[in-house]
Amino acid sequence: MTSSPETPARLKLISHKLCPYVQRAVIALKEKGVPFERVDIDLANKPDWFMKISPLGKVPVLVVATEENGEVALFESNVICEYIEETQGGAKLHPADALKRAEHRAWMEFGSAILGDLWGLETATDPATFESKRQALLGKFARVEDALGTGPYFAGETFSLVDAVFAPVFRYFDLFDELTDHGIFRDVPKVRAWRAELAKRPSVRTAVGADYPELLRAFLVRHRAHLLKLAA
Ligand SMILES: N[C@@H](CCC(=O)N[C@@H](CS)C(=O)NCC(=O)O)C(=O)O
Repeated sequence: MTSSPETPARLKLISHKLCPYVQRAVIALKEKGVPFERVDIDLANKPDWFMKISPLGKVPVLVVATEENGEVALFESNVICEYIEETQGGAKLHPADALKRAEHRAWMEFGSAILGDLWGLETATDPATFESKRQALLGKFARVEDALGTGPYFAGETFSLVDAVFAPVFRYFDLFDELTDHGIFRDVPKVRAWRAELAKRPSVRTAVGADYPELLRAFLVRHRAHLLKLAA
């Protein structure tokens, strides 16, 4: 059985304080003004209850509790975002047109591919790996530049799930910019403007805690990141 849009569901988001995939779901929920409970877990020490409900052992997991279905655990952030969009009121975060919606979904996937390169960049311990990930990101952001219009958001005036996916991508660079002149946004002015706009959005600002920068820095230290060696 599936829950209908009318069914009031209690939502619990199993999260991690640094996870960019979690952030996209948090941003979607906040944009729609949907109440939810957030439970941050330690991914280095995953609780048994979490392993039981998360087939891949990854966050986010959205636990949806309804009278008809009991508790259902949804995994995969884009699936969670789509469920939120289909079942919750508030602002629409996908275009009404099927072709545009499909394009948005494709760019959401592209955002995940960028996160893969970013993981490589932040965990690189040697200059060669770091440079290859930097090049990969330069190439991908050049494609994003070509896809952007006049802004302020991905699709113009209306904030969408593509914005929710890219805001956590850009957040990494708030710290990376402090560490080194990586040059990743040098030739992409539309991407730079988009990044600046997303950073102002309340849903984006509040999707992480005040301890985010210090936790990200500690992550880099733990991974002996090459990025830290570039810091002046
Ligand atoms: N494709 C997944 C990726 C989620 C993901 O990679 N989550 C990371 C944290 S940001 C995780 O839980 N990693 C734990 C692990 O792999 O053990 C999604 O979109 O939800």
